[in-house]
Amino acid sequence: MKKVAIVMGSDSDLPVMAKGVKVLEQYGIPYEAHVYSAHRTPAQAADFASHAEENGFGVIIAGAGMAAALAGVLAAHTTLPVIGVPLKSAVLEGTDALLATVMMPSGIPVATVAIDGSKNAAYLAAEIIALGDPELSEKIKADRKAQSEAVLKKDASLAERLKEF
Ligand code: RP5
Repeated sequence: MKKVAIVMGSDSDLPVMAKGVKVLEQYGIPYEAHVYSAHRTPAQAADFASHAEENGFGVIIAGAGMAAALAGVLAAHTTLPVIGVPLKSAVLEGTDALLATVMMPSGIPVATVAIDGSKNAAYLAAEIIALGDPELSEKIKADRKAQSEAVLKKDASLAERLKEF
């Protein structure tokens, strides 16, 4: 199975990005996590992305906050799918990172998830890896079914619960 890379711009991003890592672990998807910054370690970020495909990666998840260039810089150096996670920061609440991550020029895409959406980044990465892995695909389908069943269970008990209000 191809590996997923989780790259973050700072170790201060770890609490949010770790939630995505847990999703990959639940699915048994091999991964590597790194801290590389588009601004503080631009050479290392470029080098990692440039060699990611030959190093066995199938998808790169990149999380960064503020002037979040990381996902775009990684995407500039690889044709692997790059999923960007804009991270919330104090001043602009993540809208800065959202725009910096999503507004890529044509030809260099970054599939951008919600602010702090590291879990969905990992689910999306799993779906991409599952294109070549029927067993993983079945696990994802089973999870979706479980989600549906949980909602339907809530629906069935709604009339009873409304009496509490
Ligand atoms: C971004 O700047 C990082 O991804 C992080 O979200 C933010 C702040 O980084 P630190 O100053 O906490 O290292 O590049």
